[in-house]
Amino acid sequence: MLLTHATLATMTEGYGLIPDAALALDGDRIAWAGPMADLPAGYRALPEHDCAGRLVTPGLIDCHTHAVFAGHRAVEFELRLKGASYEEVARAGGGILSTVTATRAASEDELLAKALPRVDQLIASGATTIEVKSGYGLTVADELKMLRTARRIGQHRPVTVRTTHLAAHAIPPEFKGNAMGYIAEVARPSLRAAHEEGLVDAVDAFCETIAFSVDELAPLFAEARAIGLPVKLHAEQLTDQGGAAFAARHGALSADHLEYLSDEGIAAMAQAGTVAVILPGAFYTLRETQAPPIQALRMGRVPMAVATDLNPGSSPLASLTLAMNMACTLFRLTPEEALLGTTVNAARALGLTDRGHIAPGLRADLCIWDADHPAELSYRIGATPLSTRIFGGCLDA
Ligand code: DI6
Ligand code: FE
Repeated sequence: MLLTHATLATMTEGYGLIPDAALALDGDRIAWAGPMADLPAGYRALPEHDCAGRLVTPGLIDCHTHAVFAGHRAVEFELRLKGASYEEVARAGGGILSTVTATRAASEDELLAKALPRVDQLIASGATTIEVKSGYGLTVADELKMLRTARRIGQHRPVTVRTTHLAAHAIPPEFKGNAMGYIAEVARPSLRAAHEEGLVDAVDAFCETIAFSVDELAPLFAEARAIGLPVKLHAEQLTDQGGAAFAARHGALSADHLEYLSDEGIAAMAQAGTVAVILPGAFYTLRETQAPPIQALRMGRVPMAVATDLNPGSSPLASLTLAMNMACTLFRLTPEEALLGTTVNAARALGLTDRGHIAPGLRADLCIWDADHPAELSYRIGATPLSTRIFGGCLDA
């Protein structure tokens, strides 16, 4: 296929804009990209798709979601509006644990049926790659069920799914007060079993006063290292637990949330090349008032990604473009940083080197937008100007 007359944002250096561009695709790969005038003769006979000046970007990447779960938390939303805090709801057995109860009761088929419409919304906002975490099962069998469901999404929809083991998300009632026991008897064994079944691409955990401390997580990260899986961490979302520095010491792909990130955490992330994943949907939903230290991350040259954190509690958000808008308005990212955050830096946060920008040899995952400037993607509130996607060289029907 040959895309012609595109306004191309290659995302190679900043936007990397090429005004009247052509893009030749060969199977699921990009063969050539550049100005129309320079198109090599050999590509001119390919079947043509005229973009008529529309913006073409890399397919968007949502590098942090909890898209597989059962039930919803609208009642908890209402409780919070009546004055309860997120932590109070969690301590009272609501919060993550109420989703755990619903998810344990659901079959794999039921979980898949509930996840697909959420994934469809992400796809409608331009996603071609999504990460999906476990973490609402909290038994070996239920964590495996979630990861199998996540893998199956990719067989039902034109999207690449990267799966993350997040058994260390909360301490279930049967291990109350025994975080170490839970790590030893559920988190580590489920990780090993998931790895043996080929179900897991990375290991995540929730480092927080209402979840796990860095000391409790150390054996889990050691297990991840032993089986050769990369780690990442929900760090410094509600309080500073030194999670980002701990993750960076383990060579983490990313540290995520980061509202309470310290200067030491930033320095450690910069040194390790750990991506800062910014999640404005959770900040917005929880009415957090402390923004992540964006300017210090910039100064420290820590790459920033933007993701939805799609989950039933703290971020019922299924639009990457709305996440980009929120990152700009709430955290003062520039629209260019926001788009780098859902392309180049999101790929890096997932350890993927074959996507995230536009260059020969990379996957032909692209979005064609009814827009003529990339800032439009972040500028609109809740409206996604997606015209069509190309996934692995195939135009969406
Ligand atoms: N932080 C979050 O924002 C999500 N998980 C986490 O560790 C929230 C998950 C939930 O409330 O269900
Ligand atoms: Fe999360």
